[in-house]
Amino acid sequence: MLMTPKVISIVLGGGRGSRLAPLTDKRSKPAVPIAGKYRLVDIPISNCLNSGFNRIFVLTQYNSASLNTHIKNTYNFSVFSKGFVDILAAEQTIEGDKWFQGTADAVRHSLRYMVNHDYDFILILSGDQLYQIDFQEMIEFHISKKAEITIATIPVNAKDATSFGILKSDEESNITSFIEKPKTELLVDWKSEVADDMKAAGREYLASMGIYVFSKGVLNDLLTQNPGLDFGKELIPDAIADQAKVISYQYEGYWTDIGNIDSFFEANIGLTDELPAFNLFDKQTIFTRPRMLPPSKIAATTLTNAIIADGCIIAAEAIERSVIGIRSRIGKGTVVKNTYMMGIDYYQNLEELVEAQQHADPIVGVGENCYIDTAILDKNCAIGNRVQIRGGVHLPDGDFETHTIKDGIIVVKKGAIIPDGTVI
Ligand code: ADQ
Ligand code: ADP
Repeated sequence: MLMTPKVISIVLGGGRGSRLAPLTDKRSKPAVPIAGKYRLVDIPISNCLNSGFNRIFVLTQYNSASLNTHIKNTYNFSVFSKGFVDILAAEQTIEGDKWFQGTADAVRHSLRYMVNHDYDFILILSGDQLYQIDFQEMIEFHISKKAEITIATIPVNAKDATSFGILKSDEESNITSFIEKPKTELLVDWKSEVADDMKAAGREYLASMGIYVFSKGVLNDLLTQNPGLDFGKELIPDAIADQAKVISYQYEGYWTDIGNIDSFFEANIGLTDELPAFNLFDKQTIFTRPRMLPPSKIAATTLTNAIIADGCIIAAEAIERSVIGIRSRIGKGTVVKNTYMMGIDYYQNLEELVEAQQHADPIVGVGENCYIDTAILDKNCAIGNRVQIRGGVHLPDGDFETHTIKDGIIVVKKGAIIPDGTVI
């Protein structure tokens, strides 16, 4: 029997996360809630655990209470296991007070935490992607090819190609050239041979998924000899130029980068499709914090392609193509469409609800007779009665006290209070 490869995984939990603002205003990117009950970081961590790799570091630019609590309460390993999920936050060290300057710089600073661990390979993952990959297979491919570096790759179309690292490989999967985020006019030279169905879909460019396997010594040498700050901009192209054995591990399943509001929204709403591209209902568990919430209670709501998380109290008239997060409360006569409601952190008890009513304060959740379409409601919003929130591509981008508009999606900020009758 083959020995299980000794692997340490590093999840790049996020730079500033500004493209996901306002969701990242008060929390670090790995802690952003997705799919009604998970957080972004659960996806790469679950992929690692399902691949049998249970020693994981999460690198983040800044730590947040929610990330800490989530990791601490979710990823508990038995005393008989060597498993751990540790957060390494960019911190002021004696060597310097600068934050991690880029992906490679972040990993460089974390190397000193690896010295006490026994490993042969380092698996580096992005923290903001939705996909299910068996990394065991990727590592086996890396070993079989005697690679120094293996990059997971996926065919993309010309429009998407400009946002990724694009590469070319020979018939042995050796990567021969790499360009980070090429401008459209440069793309002509970068088409690859791809499977017929990919070609038919116009996906003729091979993109880096930002998922790398490094053999131990190779990563150490690269990071000490090359002062580059970024894998995509410097270390990977330099390694290829220096004739390192860099291999492409081609993947053709579902994979999406959820770095901005639009892709984050689509990734969540896409879960409500009849046959979603990303399958939550899989043999492979996606791990998250167990919360012991009661089952959701629904009065007389018409539900169409809806995902309703645990602990909700719903009296709405209709919920369509929406993901409703934990503990959400939605009042009578309300219609929610094309919306991701992240959920609520706590229940208000009866006295609190009566008191809110007496003061005409909105209760936490969505009130009665509201109409909400094309929106993301961050956690703990208190949306009054008869509120209308109607997103759409006709709306210009903008940032307001209670909400932000990006790509036609209205993002109501965490804990925002929207009074009765408001129209957005
Ligand atoms: P990008 O995703 O644009 O391209 P980058 O912004 O460097 O690259 O982010 C990669 C991942 O690292 C993200 O999850 C990000 O949040 C995280 N990250 C960034 N800076 C960080 C820091 N200082 N500390 C911790 N985490 C940090 C990369 C590659 C491309 C490839 C795409 C695929 O450079 O070649 O095509 O990923 O998505
Ligand atoms: P986020 O998920 O938005 O990143 P946190 O995880 O930091 O936020 O906050 C969630 C935690 O805060 C939960 O554990 C919840 O119990 C607590 N919490 C937040 N607001 C309240 C409140 N008003 N009453 C009680 N608990 C609250």
